Amino acid sequence: MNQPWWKNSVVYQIYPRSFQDSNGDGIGDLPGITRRLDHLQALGVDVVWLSPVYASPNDDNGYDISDYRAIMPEFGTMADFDTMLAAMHARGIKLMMDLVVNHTSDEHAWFQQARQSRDNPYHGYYIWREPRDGREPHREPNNWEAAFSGSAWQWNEPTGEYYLHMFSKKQPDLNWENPRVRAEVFDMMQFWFAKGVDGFRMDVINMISKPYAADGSLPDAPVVRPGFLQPGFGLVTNGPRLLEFLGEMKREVLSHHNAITVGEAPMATPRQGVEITNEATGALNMLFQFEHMDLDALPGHMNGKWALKPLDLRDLKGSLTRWQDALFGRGWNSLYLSNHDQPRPVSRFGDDGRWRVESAKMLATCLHLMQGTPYIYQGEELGMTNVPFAGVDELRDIESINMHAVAVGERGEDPAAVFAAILAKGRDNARTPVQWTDGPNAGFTTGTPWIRLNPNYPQVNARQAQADPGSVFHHYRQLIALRKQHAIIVHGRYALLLPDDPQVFAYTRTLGDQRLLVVCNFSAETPRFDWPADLHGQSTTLLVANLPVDGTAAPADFTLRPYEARAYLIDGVAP
Ligand code: TEU
Ligand code: CA
Repeated sequence: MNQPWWKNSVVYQIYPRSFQDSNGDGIGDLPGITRRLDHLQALGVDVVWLSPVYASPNDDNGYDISDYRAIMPEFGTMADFDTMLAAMHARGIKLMMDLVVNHTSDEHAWFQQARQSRDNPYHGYYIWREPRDGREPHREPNNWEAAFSGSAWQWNEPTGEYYLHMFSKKQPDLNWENPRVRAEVFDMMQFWFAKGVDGFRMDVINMISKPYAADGSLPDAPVVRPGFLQPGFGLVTNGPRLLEFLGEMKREVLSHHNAITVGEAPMATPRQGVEITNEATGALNMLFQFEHMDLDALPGHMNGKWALKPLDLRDLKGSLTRWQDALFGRGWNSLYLSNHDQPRPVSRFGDDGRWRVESAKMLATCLHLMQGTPYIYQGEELGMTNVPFAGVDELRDIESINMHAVAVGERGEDPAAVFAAILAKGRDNARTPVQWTDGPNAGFTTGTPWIRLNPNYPQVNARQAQADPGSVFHHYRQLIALRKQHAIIVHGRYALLLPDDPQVFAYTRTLGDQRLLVVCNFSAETPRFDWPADLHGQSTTLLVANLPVDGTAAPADFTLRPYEARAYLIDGVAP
């Protein structure tokens, strides 16, 4: 059943709230997506990963689900969903839904029941604990901090106990130790498969097995910052029964469908990547690992991702290489630099000013020619950039809003420094409306958008990009097409060149006597690239470049222009 069609696929992520509004309420919706499928077909993507569209109070913009089998009214109806899915399938585009089952919304019927009494049949769907030492409330059961600030425990008066929420207090964690919870999740997955969806992206799926001690308690996290709550992610990710639960999901559901699956796995290591994505012994096709997303933050700093540190290209090369090497022939990588939780890559890893187009195309080239399934986040194909938010009132993301309130409001940190960190790393950077045209509201809505637009939409938009053969859009289109034409891009073994070079990311792919040589300049300088002595073959062809290159014959050494990327195909290389 499991033909790995997803190994030569390219996935496009849609964050529905910001993709296309169709009814003028300023909020993206399902009919809006259906209207924009021409764009995806022109790009050539094979799969859409659709961020959650289920009923939700939107405390975390849909990642807090109150009914897994209903569509959020702001996004439309189930009929709109069926129309959208049929339109995607008619174009040969598959649909991957977002499976958010580490937690539900506190407005889900299960939690509304569970919180009423300790003997309610749904009480065991969630994770409850007495106040520490049995004392009055405000003695949380352990020292874990939630991802969106504050304690990971919320007091529930009716039952006189706390419930666990690793994210917002409106996102209570489900108790996966309970076989009824697992059965509910598997049944819901079958519901969506029966509707014709083609797979799932699984939200923080490596957090579903909690690290219970022998006595059932959930131990304190190590103290890395005295006097504060401690990050619990390190304890909660990759828990003791994770592989067992994923194996059960594979047995009960996934093995009956030729599905695409990707598990979001914060803190995952390459070894865990192999355990989970090995085709024979694993359960999922691939993971979203976070190693390369943490390289521009001070390691171990109490403020996590907000403690800014300039990226050292050698760290990025080392991290991506570790994953390429570890999973080759043993598992499968996702390839991503962008999603709804991360700042825009051209601002973060490239240059969103003078060299925006060149560096966006360079980043795409570097990523798409590695081994794995590439993911394009909406607007990345346009070279959309971070957003110059004017102040906290323009933010919409609970993570940034809560962090600002705690850092400035409670810890008295410098507001300017805190806001600078939000401008650099805040998730709202990726959540402003997709810029379709240079017309009103960039063609996203005829109403007032739920979040401000990026002011550069008159210059950065899909209409301009499609008309400009040298645009970022057409470069992505070319990379996607190449993946279909050259087996070496899908199957070739990766090897890093120049590991210590701080400006140039160069690597090869090898398949038989064919080589793919990829050379990317991550700087505005002009470093030399010396053609590797062992890379001379019977023929050398320039496969793709982000700048005009005279002639396609095998060059000798050459000087890279600012943010230049080139890929050469070399045949008949001596073993
Ligand atoms: O993200 C999980 C996660 O680890 C992120 O919270 C990430 O650490 C953080 O955003 C970095 O800034 C998933 C979803 O992608 C995210 O949108 C949700 O907020 C979260 O889970 C809870 O469902
Ligand atoms: Ca709408």
